Amino acid sequence: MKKLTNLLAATALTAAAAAPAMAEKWDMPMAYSASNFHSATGAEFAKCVTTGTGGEIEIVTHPSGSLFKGADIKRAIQTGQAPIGERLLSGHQNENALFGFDSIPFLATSFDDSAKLWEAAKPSIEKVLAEQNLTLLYAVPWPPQGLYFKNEVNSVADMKGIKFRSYNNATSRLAELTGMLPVTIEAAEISQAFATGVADSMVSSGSTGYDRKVWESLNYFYEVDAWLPRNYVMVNSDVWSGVSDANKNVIKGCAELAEYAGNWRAKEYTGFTLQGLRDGGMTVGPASEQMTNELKEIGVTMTNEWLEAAGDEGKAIVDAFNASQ
Ligand code: PCA
Repeated sequence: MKKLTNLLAATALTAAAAAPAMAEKWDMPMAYSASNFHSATGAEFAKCVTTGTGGEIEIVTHPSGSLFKGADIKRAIQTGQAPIGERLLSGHQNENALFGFDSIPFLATSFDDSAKLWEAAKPSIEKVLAEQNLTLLYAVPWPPQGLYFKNEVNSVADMKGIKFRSYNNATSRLAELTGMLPVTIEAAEISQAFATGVADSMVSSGSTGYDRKVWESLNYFYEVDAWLPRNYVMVNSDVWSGVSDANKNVIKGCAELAEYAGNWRAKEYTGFTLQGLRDGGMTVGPASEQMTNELKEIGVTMTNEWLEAAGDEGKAIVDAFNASQ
């Protein structure tokens, strides 16, 4: 009898290892194309978690806004419609100015500075997200932001009246201050917007222009290096608190790896995609001195506006970043 009980117990254990009773599937909405480096990083992260938890938590990524559009992803996770997902952090600047810390023109313009700025801002961002039932897992920057146009542009005066695709408050404000006409469009939809003339310009990375083949409609990319906005991966905090300590450790480890690999990919992708724009037929190069100086003046205005909107906590982020220089 004893033998039989042991045998049963052993069988139960084997069964548990092969098909865990608590197996969960986490759908992970992401806004950018499957070929984009953020999506590749997310897919690796999902695999890492699925393998590391022995299948107890299986993460399935849904790139290109196929499950939820970019603008809807955070709300979907807050309300538990999806347990986990990725979104552009500065996309929430209209809720709280602090989210726009990474879209201040000419504050942090290199990968190294962007990493320092993130260190300075992370505790505040984690706190704001926690108040919204969200737990931050990792964040990865986009390559430096430059300006795309259909026609040659050498000064801010040349921008007047151009229809401009924006992706957050800061980019809409940049359009206003340069006399352009902002229209907010998700990255997943920009190829069509440019092809149909809904917009003829944008500020973005070489990466997004490359992913969306914008050379089919646009001809110039000016490497302004204005800022490096971040994507971040968040999990619903109720879901997170239901995860075992062992699996939390696996997920945190996978998140750290993803952040490291994502940063590396972002750097590699910068030169590769600028060359891709050239190969597509675009003129790629630095902005004229006049345009650079005029944009820097606009940057000062936008920095002051952000500091006013983000209050003491915003100022503390900028001070901590400047002290780390
Ligand atoms: N690509 C995203 C955000 C920043 C970037 O480089 C976009 O254009 O939507």
